Amino acid sequence: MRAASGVAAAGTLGLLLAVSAAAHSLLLESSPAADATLSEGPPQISLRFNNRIEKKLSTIHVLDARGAQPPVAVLVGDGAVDQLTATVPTLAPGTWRVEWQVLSTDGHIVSGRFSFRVAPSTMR
Ligand SMILES: [Cu+2]
Repeated sequence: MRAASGVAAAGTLGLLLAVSAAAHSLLLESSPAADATLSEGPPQISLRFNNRIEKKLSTIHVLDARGAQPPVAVLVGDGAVDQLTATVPTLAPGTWRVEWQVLSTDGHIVSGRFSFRVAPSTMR
């Protein structure tokens, strides 16, 4: 009896995992794009996912080469439901790393990171 219910539970769990994998959020594109070089700091950082995300429970951080973080404000009410946008202060020339974390509608937390470079034309 005990073994039988264990098998049933494992079967249900497998089904749940298969269903939730379908709704997992994936990053489709970003602005700035990963590894982009910009002539000046972007006013906003925008991420687009393959489905709706819980914006209130999603974050974007920006770090410079030493790990310092300028204040970033995630715009929860703005834009499409699959898009997360944050305003950033003017970023100095250099390499910046974006670290993001979103809550998928299936309850899974998904995170990732990418970098871009700010380099005025006189510095190239
Ligand atoms: Cu998921």
